[in-house]
Amino acid sequence: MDKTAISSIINTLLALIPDDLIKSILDKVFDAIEDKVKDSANTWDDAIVLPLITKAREILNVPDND
Ligand SMILES: [Ca+2]
Ligand SMILES: [Ca+2]
Repeated sequence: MDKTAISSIINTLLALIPDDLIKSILDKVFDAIEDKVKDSANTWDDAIVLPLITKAREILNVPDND
């Protein structure tokens, strides 16, 4: 199987997954990272990671709605 066939299979599979599901999975991933960063004792990770996640949420259109 060549690379073109593999990438077209992947694209087909991705197209089958509803956007809502992808977004809720991404939200869970972001939530988990946010919780870890907020719970850790140091504050530099909050200052670096939290703005990056906020930006990623904007770019990917994944609001933190829970
Ligand atoms: Ca922290
Ligand atoms: Ca959330």
